[in-house]
Amino acid sequence: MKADEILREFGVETNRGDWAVHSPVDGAEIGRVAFDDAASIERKIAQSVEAFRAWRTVPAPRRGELVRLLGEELRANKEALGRLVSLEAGKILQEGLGEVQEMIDICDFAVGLSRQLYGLTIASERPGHRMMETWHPVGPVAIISAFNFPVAVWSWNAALALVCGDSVLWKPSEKTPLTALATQALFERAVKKFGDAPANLSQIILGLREAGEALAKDARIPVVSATGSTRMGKALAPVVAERLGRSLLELGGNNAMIVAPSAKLDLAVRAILFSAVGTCGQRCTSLRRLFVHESIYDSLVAQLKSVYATLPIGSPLESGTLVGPLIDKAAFEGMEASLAQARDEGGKITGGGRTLADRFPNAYYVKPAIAEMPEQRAIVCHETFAPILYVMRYAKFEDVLAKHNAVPQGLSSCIFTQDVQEAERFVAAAGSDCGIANVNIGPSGAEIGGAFGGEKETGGGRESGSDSWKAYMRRQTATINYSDALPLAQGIKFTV
Ligand code: UN1
Repeated sequence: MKADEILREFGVETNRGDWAVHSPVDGAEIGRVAFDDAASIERKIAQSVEAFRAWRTVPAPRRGELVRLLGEELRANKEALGRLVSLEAGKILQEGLGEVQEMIDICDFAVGLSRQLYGLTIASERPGHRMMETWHPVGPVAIISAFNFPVAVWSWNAALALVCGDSVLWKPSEKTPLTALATQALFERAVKKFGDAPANLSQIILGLREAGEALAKDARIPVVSATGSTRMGKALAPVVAERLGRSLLELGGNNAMIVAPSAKLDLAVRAILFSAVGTCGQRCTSLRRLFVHESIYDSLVAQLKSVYATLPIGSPLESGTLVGPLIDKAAFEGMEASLAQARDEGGKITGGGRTLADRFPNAYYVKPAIAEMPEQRAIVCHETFAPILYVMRYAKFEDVLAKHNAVPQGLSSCIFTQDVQEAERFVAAAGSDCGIANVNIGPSGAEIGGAFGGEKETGGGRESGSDSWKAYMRRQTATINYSDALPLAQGIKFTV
């Protein structure tokens, strides 16, 4: 099915407005949308506040029911939405479907959570007093998402925010507005089945940087959750901080794998491939740095090169393809520039460069590159959103751990080893400094059950599982005096 047919099925009109959306698959225009202007953004924020005021008083388990219905819509439309993700973001169909599955999973998680927004009961030091902690809805939540996970990232935030009693305002990437509109259509179907949800509980704001800035600036939006580049996060965070708002940032990663002498190499190779060339290297969890022990370096790198030489690169819609296109020309130029810099810094490059230009003159397919680096030079410390794998050799575990942590980003990490001591040290306090640390698993493809996010320039935010929901609520400590006296805390005497 073509994009316009799928969108019609969702009831989304694609010929409105003058922003043209191009498919990275072949560069063809697949729809037009209209951007919001300052007035419509203002109106939507005001409507979101109103929706929040009503939604916060709906019991949380009932709010969960809406998210359950959304999950059902997603299940019923997984195929169509997954295909649309492939068409608009260029990831292979398997990954497009995987992304929708991630949405379904977080909906299930959030439904269970809607009965578990637990607070504490705290022992009071005063007689006849009870102290408790309650989690209350916080307000409209802005969700700014990137092109590479055009729908899943919204769902990690929205499913939680909705059961937490918040309304949501979604600004998707201008590169992927169509999947956002299709998702919104599914949400509206769920609302209809739900019956009495307030209007405008979830809204979409389309636009460029200024639209995101308008959300970041607005004090009526207590939480701004943003996924994207570190550069974007560094521009946005001060704007939210200026009004002392809460930002939840999921920014760049520069994820590494250490392959130790005892590693099961067949597993390591498969993990390297999925995480380094999957999604054409455009996940924030993509594998970018590979540290291989000197005793196995030559054989592992030779194996990798031979697999890289026969990678099925092509249309993400065709079965058998493992590597689809880059999102656009700018991404291709970024890859070229990084490879040139790697070469200048002493790297030996295998692969790289454009391919399939005859078949797809308006799209950007590339050969994934392996860059063997003499050291962890400047380019290796920089995140390039493309399939470049920097490979380096190591001798001592202590040294490689230090190098592993010596980059500005701190999202995901992993080690392949059968040595229990190395594995434990990697996940211990002085081990990997990342938000995600895996043993015998690649750095990408995290499950929704854990908290997702990372440290340092990755921004510190946590989304998805565990207790990430707390970021979408306000915590209230309430103390109740059921005695006839008024004892003061800390035993202070203050009587007239
Ligand atoms: C992202 O690239 O923005 O762990 C998120 C993973 C996915 C999410 C990636 N579950 O690779």
